Order: sequence, then structure tokens, then C-alpha cells
Amino acid sequence: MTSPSLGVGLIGYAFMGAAHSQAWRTAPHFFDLPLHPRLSVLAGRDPARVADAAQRLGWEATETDWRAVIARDDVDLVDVCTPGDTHAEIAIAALEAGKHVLCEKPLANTVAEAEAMAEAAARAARNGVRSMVGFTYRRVPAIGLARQLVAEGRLGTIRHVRAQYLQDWIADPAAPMSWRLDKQKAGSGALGDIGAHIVDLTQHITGQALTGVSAMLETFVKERPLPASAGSLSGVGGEGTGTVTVDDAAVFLGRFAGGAVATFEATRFALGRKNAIRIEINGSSGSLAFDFEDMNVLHFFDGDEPAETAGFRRIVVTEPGHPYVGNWWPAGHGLGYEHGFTHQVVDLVTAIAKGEDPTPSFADGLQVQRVLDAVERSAANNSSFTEI
Ligand code: SOE
Repeated sequence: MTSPSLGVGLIGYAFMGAAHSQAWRTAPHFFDLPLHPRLSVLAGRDPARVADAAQRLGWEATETDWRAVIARDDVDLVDVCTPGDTHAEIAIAALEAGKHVLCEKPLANTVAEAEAMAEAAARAARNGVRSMVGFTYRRVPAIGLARQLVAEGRLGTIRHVRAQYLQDWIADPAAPMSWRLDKQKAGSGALGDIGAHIVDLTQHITGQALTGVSAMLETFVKERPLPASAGSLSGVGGEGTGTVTVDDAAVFLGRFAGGAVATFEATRFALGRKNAIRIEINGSSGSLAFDFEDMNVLHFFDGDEPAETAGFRRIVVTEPGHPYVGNWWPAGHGLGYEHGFTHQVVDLVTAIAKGEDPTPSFADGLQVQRVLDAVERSAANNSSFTEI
């Protein structure tokens, strides 16, 4: 028996659009989904480029205006993969039109926008319309296992949280301007783009919220060459240089609701680190450590073991009993970056079919936005401790 379909309209086809496309295509082939995603329409402003992307990525039709996507009868869910400055307008319009929404992170560029989105999501949920923010790393199996270990009490009381998100793609001052370096479009720099992930992940794993931060932000390279031509959504092409209006690095201390103290570092200037999401958590009876550059592995120290034989255990998180893994390959064969997006689709579609609100919700996205905002306020105020 075939399951009923869920028509998807995807807005944006760059890096995230491509990642989401493969997830919508792949999920029903590996998971038994209660609704079958239909790749109804892909939207982008440039007709030739969006047509080319739709063919490459497997979409049935194209539109050049996101409003037309929302208006289509073959679209039940709108997937927002555009820069942050358009998230609020598109997501709210889609929810008001009765379409489910998946929105890329960070949820918005400001707390005010995120609040409006969370309110729209709460109103829509009363009519059975669902929404989710795309903190995709939650769906990495090793992260799922880390959360389980904390929830089972294997770490005891959490005392330290240490989180880094390290990239190096703009360490070269000759790397061109892009929308990610423009505050108008992106809201913030390393802070919102990658810092948002470690804020979400550490809160997700510990099950606790950050309550305050003390922060420093830095922009190392303030002028960059403009790219030769504007990409479909970048809007920053041309001759000469452009001014970087966001942070290149964000460093902050944090306090969690349960009393743990935390350090966070998000930078795109960590030469040699490509996508290193490093999280170490120390509790009263155990510790865990994760690095996305070795994403199928979780390190766990069990403080209850005899000192003589205790040590960090390297768990290869590829057993069928590990989160999501049973639907993929035999043990030891490993998953990659794209699988997190596929798992995101699985959880979203399952929640929609069950009539439940998926997580992370827009309210969760708003809470992360409040942390980012507190980081910016603290940094602007000589790193003073700022409550969230
Ligand atoms: C760019 O820094 C980026 O693509 C982020 O925007 C993504 O969220 C992260 O998954 C990888 O890096």
C-alpha cells in the first residue's frame, strides 16, 4: 500500500537547498514514512539557474517567486533554505496559508522576528499546521546517543560544558564577500551561522537551557573582494571590495540552568579545521566527548568503573540499536553529513502524520535566538554577564 503524499516546496537551492533536496528524495527509500514526500516545486529568483538546479536535484517544477510556491495546491509544506533576512516573512506567510514549515537555522536575524515566527507557529499548530527549525546536527546518531546517556543519568550532575565550532573557509583575507558576511542578510557571522548549532546542541544534549553569557566578538578581516558575479541569492556581486559587517569569531562563557559552567567558541578562522564541532561534557559521574570530524564516534568515560581500568571508551555509533542507524548500513559502515538532513525529514514527516509538534520547534529556535542576542549585547558591553 502506498502512503499519501506530502507536497514539498523548497525555497533556495544553494548548499542548504541541495542538502535538503537529497534528504526529501532519500528519506522514503530508507525509512518507512507515513507520508511520501513529493518534490513538487523548487524556487529561486533566477529562472535559468533554478531550472538547472531543479533538474539536477530532482524537482518536478520551478517558481521564481516564493509567494507562488505558497499558493500552489501541490505544496503542503514549505522548506525555507534562504538567507536569514527572508525567513520570517516567508515562514509566517506559509504558516498563515496553512502550510507546514521547515526553516533553516538560525530561525531569524533578530529576536523580534523570531518572536513573530514562534507566535505564528503556535497559532498554526492550533489548526494542525506544524513547524520545525533545521538544527540538523541533533540528528547525528552520536549526538542522539550522547543525549540518551545524559538523560539516563550516566554523567550525573553536569558541571562543565565545552563547545567549539571551528571552520576555516574565510581565514584567507582574499576569500570573497558572501551573504554570510553581510549583517543585513545573515543577522550575525560565525555566531549565528555556526555558534547557533553549538548553543542548540549543548542545550539538547544536557536538556538544560543557558541562563546567561559573557562574550567577545571579533572581526579580523573587515574588507573583502566582491565575488565576480552575484549568486542567485547572494546579492553581493560586483567590482571592488565590500565591508564585512558581521563577527568572524565569537567566544563566550555560559551558565546552564542546572549550574554547569560552559565555554563556547565559534570561528571560521581556525586554519585546518573544516567542520569541527567539538563538544565535551563533564558530569559528577562521567564525561563524554564528540567531534563532528569523526562523526560516527562518541567518547564516553564512566566514572563508576574501577580507576585501574577506567578510561575514555571510543564508541563507534553504528550499531542497529543506535539512533537512526538500523535503517542504514551494517555496523561499522558509517554515516555522513547528509544523513542528519534525512533524519530531520523522517522526524518531521512522522510528527506531521501523527498530528504532533516536531522538535526543535520555532519556540526552541526563538530561545537560541535569545542566547545569540545576549552574546551580542554582552560583547557590546565589555563582556559583561548578560542574562537570557
Ligand atoms: C556554513 O558555515 C555552514 O554551511 C552552516 O551554515 C551550516 O549550518 C553548517 O552545517 C555547515 O557550515
